[in-house]
Amino acid sequence: MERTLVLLKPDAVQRRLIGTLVERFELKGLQIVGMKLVHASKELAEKHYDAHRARPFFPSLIQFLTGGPTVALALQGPNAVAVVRNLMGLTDGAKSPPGTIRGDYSISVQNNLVHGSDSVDNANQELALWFKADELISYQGCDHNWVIG
Ligand code: DAT
Ligand code: MG
Repeated sequence: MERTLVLLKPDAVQRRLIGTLVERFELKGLQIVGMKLVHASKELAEKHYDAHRARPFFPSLIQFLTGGPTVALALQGPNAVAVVRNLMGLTDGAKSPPGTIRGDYSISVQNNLVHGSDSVDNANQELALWFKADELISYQGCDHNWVIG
């Protein structure tokens, strides 16, 4: 079963959207296997967005991600990486279609509420960055056979 990293970024926490957004992932059928509130350090934020280090928006992005607490989630399910990316929608909230998280709740490129890993390899790297091994919990969901089949 695949795992992916989701962040409810500081704009989501400040806008009191934690419950609403966690509900979207839960109702889809993804299983929460890790969850915590983290005020990201500059070091953690820069490692997380290392691929964007050379982009002009990088300093602003780091200021945004370190500007308040973030909820880090480890989500598990079939094709979890792609399933989460589809639920999130496009990077730019103003262009993301209704029905997606960003399409429904964001009108900004930077302040787009959620992060989701974009590949299985990156998911594993990002999970290791945000979670210690013993913070990820394996358990059998009681509805597993009804949700997954
Ligand atoms: P995504 O979060 O959809 O995977 P990404 O990995 O390309 O998008 O970029 C990471 C974050 O950087 C994105 O969530 C918001 C910010 N960002 C991307 N492109 C930007 C731009 N042109 N201007 C400002 N911020 C940008
Ligand atoms: Mg990305």
